[in-house]
Amino acid sequence: MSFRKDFVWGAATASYQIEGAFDEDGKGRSIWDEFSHTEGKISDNSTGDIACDHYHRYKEDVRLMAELGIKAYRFSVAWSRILPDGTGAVNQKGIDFYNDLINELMKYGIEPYVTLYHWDLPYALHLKGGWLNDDISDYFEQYVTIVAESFGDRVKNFITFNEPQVFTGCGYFEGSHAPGYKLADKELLHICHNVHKAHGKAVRALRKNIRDVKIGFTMGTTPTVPMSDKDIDAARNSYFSCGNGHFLFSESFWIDPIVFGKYPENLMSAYGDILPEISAEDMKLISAPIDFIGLNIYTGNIVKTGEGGCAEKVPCPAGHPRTAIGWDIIPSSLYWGTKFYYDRYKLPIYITENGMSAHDCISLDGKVHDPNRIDYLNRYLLELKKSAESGADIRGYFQWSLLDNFEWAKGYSERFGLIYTDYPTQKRIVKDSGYWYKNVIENNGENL
Ligand code: PNW
Repeated sequence: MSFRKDFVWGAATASYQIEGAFDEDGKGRSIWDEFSHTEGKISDNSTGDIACDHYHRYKEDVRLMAELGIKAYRFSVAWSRILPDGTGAVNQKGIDFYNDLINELMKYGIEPYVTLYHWDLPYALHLKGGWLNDDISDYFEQYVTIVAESFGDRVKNFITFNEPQVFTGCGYFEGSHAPGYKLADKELLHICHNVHKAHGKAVRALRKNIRDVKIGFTMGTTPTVPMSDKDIDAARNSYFSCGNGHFLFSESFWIDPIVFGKYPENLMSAYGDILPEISAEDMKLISAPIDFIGLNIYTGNIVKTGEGGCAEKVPCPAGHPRTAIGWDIIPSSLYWGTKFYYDRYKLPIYITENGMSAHDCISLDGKVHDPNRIDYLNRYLLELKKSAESGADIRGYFQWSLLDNFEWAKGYSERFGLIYTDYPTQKRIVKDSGYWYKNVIENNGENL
């Protein structure tokens, strides 16, 4: 047995990265609208005002998905399209847009997977303190309730948060993402606890409103990859130890509370004096059962056993292959990441993102040839297959991304798509990798 018969072959996007129509039909601003409009924040001085104009072109994009045989589509809902002020009045036109998109997907039998928060916090809520405001988890629950009531008859799969460590880490600690803050640990711990509570309340709202709902939480993760079999324990331990680097970027800091109902011990002792109030009731809310863990994996860290049994990073040799964005190509990160996660948390896993940024361009023949991406995907998928074969419960794989899009602080300079976006004309061109992926889907990965 390799990939399950019902393996979910998908592609993923996120609202701010593709939709455009940033101020149309009553949408409120998000922190990303404000951030991208601030001089110097985006490396190519671009914004997501138009992006892939998916808001107007979703029918074409869904048709292309259908042509590629894509079975599931992971997209995110823009909170400020549904609730322009983040709370209070509902914008019916925002609901209409997602209804139309979902209906279009249904027409082709494509299963929607909805991410509830992929970083575009309503700016109005930011002005009220954003993730530092203790009412934020209630606002999130209101928003999720509206999403569940509006789309829950057709959408059965939800991801509450995408990569909490990236939006808190880059947005509130390093300052490279919206809202561009560099806060102290005390505030960061407060923010993270509010995110955890918002997750718990979202789970409550989804279960209440949708009978057969499946709920996940997506981590962006750079797995440790043991250099040899002797290094497996060190790799595993350091992967989940909440003390390597900043706690924000730790796996166990985010997932242990959700699955085990408690924050890692060493975090509690190290930060005891600056922790926010954490009640037993909070932990009960946060640890309400979920159905799967989503993992976004692009690269890994090769490690060997160092002093005292701790893992030590082994730098890649000179000239090691990298993607255009500069990330090391480490296919076995998909094997070890899924294995370590499954061994520890025993929950079904979806790869909610994996893919490659490459220097794609339109060739003289009018096509987009991307052999490097095909090779990357082939290698990574072989490792995923190996993990599934050795017992990890892997349910699906979403390619990042369906189409080239706004890559956050890098603007349009990175291309991750299976489909090329020619931004000046908004023409879409399926890349060679798109056709290659179609073939993989048709064969359920048996041809890899
Ligand atoms: C993810 N890393 O972010 C996001 O979910 C997507 O929105 C984004 O477009 C995509 O990956 C590509 O960047 C990541 O440093 C940010 O390993 C950083 C890392 C990985 C993923």
